[in-house]
Amino acid sequence: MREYFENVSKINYEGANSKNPYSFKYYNPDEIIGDKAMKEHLRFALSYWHTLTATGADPFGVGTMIRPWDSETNEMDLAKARMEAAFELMDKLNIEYFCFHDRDIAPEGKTLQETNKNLDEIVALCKSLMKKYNKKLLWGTANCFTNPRYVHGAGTSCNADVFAYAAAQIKKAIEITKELDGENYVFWGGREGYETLLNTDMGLELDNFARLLQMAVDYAKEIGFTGQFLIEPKPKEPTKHQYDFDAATVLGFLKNYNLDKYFKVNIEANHATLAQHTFQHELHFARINKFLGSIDANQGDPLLGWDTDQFPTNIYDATLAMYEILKNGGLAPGGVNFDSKVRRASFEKEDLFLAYIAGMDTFAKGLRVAYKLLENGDLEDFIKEKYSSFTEGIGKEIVEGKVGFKELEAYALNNNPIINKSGRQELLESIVNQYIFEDHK
Ligand code: XLS
Ligand code: CA
Ligand code: CA
Repeated sequence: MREYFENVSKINYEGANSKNPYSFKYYNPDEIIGDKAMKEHLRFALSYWHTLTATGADPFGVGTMIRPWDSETNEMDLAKARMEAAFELMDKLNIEYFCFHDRDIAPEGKTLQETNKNLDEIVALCKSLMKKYNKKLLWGTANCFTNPRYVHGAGTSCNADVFAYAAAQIKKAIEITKELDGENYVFWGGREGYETLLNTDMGLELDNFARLLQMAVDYAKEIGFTGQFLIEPKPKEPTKHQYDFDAATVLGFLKNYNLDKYFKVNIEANHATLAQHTFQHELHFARINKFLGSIDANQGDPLLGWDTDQFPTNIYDATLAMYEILKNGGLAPGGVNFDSKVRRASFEKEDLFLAYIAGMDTFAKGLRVAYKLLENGDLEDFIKEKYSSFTEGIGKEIVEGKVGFKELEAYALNNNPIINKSGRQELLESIVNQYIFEDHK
């Protein structure tokens, strides 16, 4: 097989003092942290779309990426070259998992039949490469947003023919995910949203979206696909208002349509911030509601209002994300998918390695810091003490449902003055900093 990245060899862990840009400083896959190896905590995945198919095009200019498969003129040869290159990348970067959309891996044909045939051919190649390199599929998904047929959405389209086409496409995507032993299947609501209510029947669109998800659940059962279904929230882009706005909105939707036992969420950092939440907020909300399934690791730019999908390098955010993930007992069968793309000006093929190393090291360091923080219990102890009034006396009676308004009024009438304690935010922030700077062992 051809070598696509001949200038880069296998990336190894060299420790924090290494000056070699092509080495891990913090990610040591087999090192045990707590009860498992770093690679099991992190379950890193490569995103096929940003890594193999992104061109660097933006609304003001064409693609800039220079890729070793650029010379392929036949669409299927191009798809095969990309597939081979993907496995070389995963192998050299020591990434165990990958994620794809159906349309990332194989080109659309003139008919659905031809498209599915293309997919089958590439899936067979993918399967043999997975075996050869010992790599796994974290999740598959269907791209129901690029083709112009999805102009009004897919499951929420006003056109029943489009709904039917989307169902057929998702059926096939679930089948190939099963064929490749995918551990999860993601629904990101591409164009499932609206631009204006002047032309939108929101009630029907939401009902139809739930119908589509129920069909997926039924079909998975029928064919024996046991992977976890995930919904990926996003508040806007491409539509002005996406229905899966954030984790809380998704939970309400799932409960409303009795779908909550079948779905968890795939939380993306940049989508959280677009919804005006921190990444930690979304992870925390999903965790306490027992539906945190997987994450898309990336970051936005606080000065830009759109989905920049940058590789995550912010150690503070990564630490707090890993803190939530540890408290969740891990992510499996989910993982940490780098839904991240190199900047348009980082167009050389080596940038792909440097970008993944940056992201993987940031999350690896985040894991190390979060583990210590959780093990020592500084934040846990503080929070426990902060809410201790609910573990005794009147607080305990409130929690146990033993008192109502009348009893509480009687208590309040005789409880004067009320004394509050400081929330100590600045102290806690400086403690987190101490852990990050490693002064706190
Ligand atoms: C787009 C989404 C998308 C999903 C998978 O903003 O992040 O890439 O992760 O369809
Ligand atoms: Ca994503
Ligand atoms: Ca994104």
